[in-house]
Amino acid sequence: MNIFIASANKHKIEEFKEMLEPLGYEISSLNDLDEDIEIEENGHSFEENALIKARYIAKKFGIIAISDDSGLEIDALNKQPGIYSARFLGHDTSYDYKNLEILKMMKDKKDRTCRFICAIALCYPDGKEYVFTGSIEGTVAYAIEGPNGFGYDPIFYYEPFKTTLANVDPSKKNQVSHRHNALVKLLEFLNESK
Ligand code: ITT
Repeated sequence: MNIFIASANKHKIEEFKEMLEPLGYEISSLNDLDEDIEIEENGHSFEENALIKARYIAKKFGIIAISDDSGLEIDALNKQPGIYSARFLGHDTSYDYKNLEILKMMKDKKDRTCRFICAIALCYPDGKEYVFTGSIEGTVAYAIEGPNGFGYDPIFYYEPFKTTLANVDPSKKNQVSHRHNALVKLLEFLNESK
């Protein structure tokens, strides 16, 4: 079965491929299209933004589409950057800079709890739509650590690994991540509706 992901984020797509290709799914995404598609994410939650992206593609091309809206919630920063994770401090700002700024903002904070959230929407061309969510709990690290992953992974300390998500093999992250947890629910749903 081919799954179209309404995403242009190559890191997310890579993670979806790693998790879904061994199960026999073929993955394509916005990056495989000849045209540039910009979808305005003007929802107020991860779920709403995920639906906006998958719905747009399902309608435009008459295909089944999934999407991923995700981000980092930091409790001591009123759950920022949250749904603005990609746009936080500017869409094109490097994550080295964004992560350093977050460490500065967290300098005197005792509560360092945070979580990654992922909402995956599944939309059908006939208008049926579903959302599956997943999360992973961690703490904001005290320093940037690790070469793997993307985005905020180098500052996301995950206690069971005793290090950041960027400091483990991607396959390890993909067994516990917010994206993995949401994807498991999507796959259960697809299996049940076969
Ligand atoms: P698409 O909308 O095209 O899928 P995007 O990057 O704009 O790509 P989002 O609006 O969902 O996607 O923003 C997600 C941001 O949250 C992402 O750019 C990272 O900054 C952060 N993020 C999400 N999942 C992450 C993960 O597994 N590890 C680290 N950071 C993550």
